[in-house]
Order: sequence, then C-alpha cells, then structure tokens
Amino acid sequence: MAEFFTDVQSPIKYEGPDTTNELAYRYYDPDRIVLGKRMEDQLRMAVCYWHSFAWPGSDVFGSGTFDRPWIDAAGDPMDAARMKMDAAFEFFAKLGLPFYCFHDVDIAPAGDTYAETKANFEAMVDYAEAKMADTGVKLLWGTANVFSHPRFAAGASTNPDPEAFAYAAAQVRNALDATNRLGGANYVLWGGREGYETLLNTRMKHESDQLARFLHMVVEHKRNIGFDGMLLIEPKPQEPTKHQYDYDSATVHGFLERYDLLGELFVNIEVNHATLAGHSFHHEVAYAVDNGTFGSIDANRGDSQNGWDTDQFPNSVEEMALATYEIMRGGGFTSGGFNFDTKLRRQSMDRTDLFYGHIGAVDTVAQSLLVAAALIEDGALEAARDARYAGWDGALGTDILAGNLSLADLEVRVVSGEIDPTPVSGGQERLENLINRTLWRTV
Ligand code: XUL
Ligand code: CO
Repeated sequence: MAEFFTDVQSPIKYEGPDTTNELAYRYYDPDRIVLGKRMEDQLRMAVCYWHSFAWPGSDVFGSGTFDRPWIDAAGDPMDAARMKMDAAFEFFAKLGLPFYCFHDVDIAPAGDTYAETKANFEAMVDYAEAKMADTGVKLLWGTANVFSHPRFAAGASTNPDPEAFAYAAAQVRNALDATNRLGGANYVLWGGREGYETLLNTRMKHESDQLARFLHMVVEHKRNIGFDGMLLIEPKPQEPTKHQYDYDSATVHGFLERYDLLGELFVNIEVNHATLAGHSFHHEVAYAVDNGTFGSIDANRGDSQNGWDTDQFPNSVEEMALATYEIMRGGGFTSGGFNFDTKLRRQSMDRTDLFYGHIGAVDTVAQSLLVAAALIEDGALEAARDARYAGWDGALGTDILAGNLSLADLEVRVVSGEIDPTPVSGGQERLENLINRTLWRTV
C-alpha cells in the first residue's frame, strides 16, 4: 500500500518538554496518570476526517492548495475514497490518538441515486471497520452531512418541504446505524442549515416543532438499534445560516426542556462556535456542566479580529485550561472527548503540516489538563467561589432558597435595619494571578 506521510516514519512519541524534535509530544504522555486516569483516557482525543482529509484547502476566493493526492485522484471515485481512507488511517496511526470522527459524505462518494450512495457508504463502512481493527483507532462519533447538498439549502429537518426532512432522516438513520456498527462512542447532530435567512418567508415555531420531531425520531431509532452512546447537538449561532436554532448551550438547553428531550441529547461544544455566539468557550462549557447537558468538545480556536469560523488549531493553554477545569470539576468526560475540528491555513499545503497542526493542538490540550488538575488539587479557586457564596449557607440564604420568605418578609427586615448588605471585593485580579501562577508553574 502507498505511504502518504513519508516525513513521519514511526508514531509520534512523548519526548518531554526539552526535546528539540518538532515531530514529538512535549506534554501529551498517554500513560501519565492525571486526576486518577491515564491522560489518554482522560482526554479521549480525536482527529476529524472532513477538514484533514476531505477538504482541499479551498476558500470562497480560491481553489484547493493542499498536496492531497487522494482528493485529486482521477478514475473510480470508490478507489479515490479507499485511497483517502488509507491516508487517513496512516495518519491516525502515526499521530497516535485513540479516536477519529467522520460525516457520511467524508468517507464515500455520492452515487446517481440514494440507493447507490447508500451502497457506496456501506462499502466504505466495511473498509473502515477493517482499518479500525488493524490500527486499533476507535470512533469518537459519526454524523451525517445534511447541510452541503442543495436539497438542504432551506434546512434539513427544518426545511419547509417535508421531502427534505425525509431525505435527512434517511441519511441520519444510515449514519447512526454505521456509527453503531463501528462501535462509535457518540453520534453528533450539527444543524448547519437548521435556521433561517429571513423571517419574511419563515415560520419559526413550525420549524422548531419539525426539529423537535426529528430529534425524537433519532432518540427512538437509537433505542431501536441499541446504540448506547450519547446523542450530541453541536450549538452554533450562525454560519452558514443567518440565524441558527441551536444558538448556544443555553438555547439548546431551553429547546430540550421545551420539547421533552432533556436527558436524551447533550451538547458537543465547539470553541469557535462559542466565540461566534459572543461567549467564551469557558462560559459554554461551564453552562453545560452545571445544567447536566455536557457531552463532548470540538477543540479549535477562532480569530479575535474577525467574525467567522476560522477553525484554527488550538494554541492557547489558558483558554483550554479554564474550560478543561470546568469539565474536570464536573467529573470529566463520560463517552465524549476532544475532537480536533480544525483546519490548516490555506498556505500550509504540505502533508506534514497536518502533523505540526495536530501535535501543537494535542500538547495544548494536554497542558490544559495539567493546569486544570493543578487548580483542582490546589483547591484555591473553588475555595474562593465557596467563600463568595458562603452567605447562602446561613439562615437568610437557606430560608430564601427554600421559599420560606416573601418579598414582603424581606422588606420588613430591610426596613428594620436588620439587613444592610456590605459590598465585598470580587477579587478578580487575585484569581487571575492564581490562574497565571498555575499556568507558569505547570507549563
Ligand atoms: C461546522 C462544524 C461541523 C460539525 C460536524 O462549523 O463544526 O464540522 O462539527 O458537522
Ligand atoms: Co464542529
């Protein structure tokens, strides 16, 4: 079989922070025990198929720039799909992460009819099954692309045309079955076109009801086939659609509650989607952890100077560490993990750039875990939060929360002068210093 990544002859290894080898891990040490688990099991990192193997490096102004013979391959599209998968699994095995993720359309070409597309997909799922057995690489999640084809221009489940809904249902059924067959740990639903461009032609409530019906059908199918992974919604506020219904963690939480889906679906939080929603990644993760909807992460980063989804490889330990702290504070991942939903820059055209991008990202996530562990073991951050809310453990706080006091009761006590709050410092700078000291000490 052809070898595609000839600059890397053996799997990337942990060599420690002082190594001069650019193709080595400095912090990701899979067997190191952190917070009671092997680092590999704590982080559950994955490579995504779409940006790394199916995307040629094109943008809206220009065509692909990347050196990817499996994308440019002439001839039988199934031969090209197998070549792409050979390259992908060679990369996965050499990078040494335990997981990967894919969309149906990433791995198999479309046929002239749906039946042909399905047959192509099934043949490629067989091929993937054999590759997974050979390499030991596992599937963190599968998903269906129900946003790229023109039939989904007005949405998948939220399309005004029920035939588009039905077509999306067919694709999701197949992708969920394939994920189950491949032992996938989760299944993701990103609603790229589940939103609207203009209210002039849109019935928002009708579209929300359609989306909820779709999700109930997915839950029912999951039960029927005995899939025991999590179903994950991936919030994003906009892009490609002007306004998406799964705007952020809180919006998804409200939606799940409204349509009786809480406990059935969880969130896959992407860093750059959080920032597009006007939140920090830290906020999105903390919201989901606190409300029992946390599932998994798409790790990447945006660019603070522009407003679109740049999907860059993460390189800020601070940004990752704050979110990782909240994940670990909540007990860590169950079936989720860190998937690198990341794109190389268009000028990073060499195949080896895929290694550099991932190695830096993996080390960033590994460092973030070390910082999170140090913060948890030190306890000062949580102690500061506890101290700030200590009043709520006293008689007044407990009585308020227990519903024993009315507005009128409280007013009586304020009028009598018994209650007269004294402002106290929030200590933000002191806590920022604590974070920085922990970063400097750990990294
Ligand atoms: C798009 C995005 C998707 C999902 C999977 O912004 O993040 O790649 O992760 O469909
Ligand atoms: Co994503």
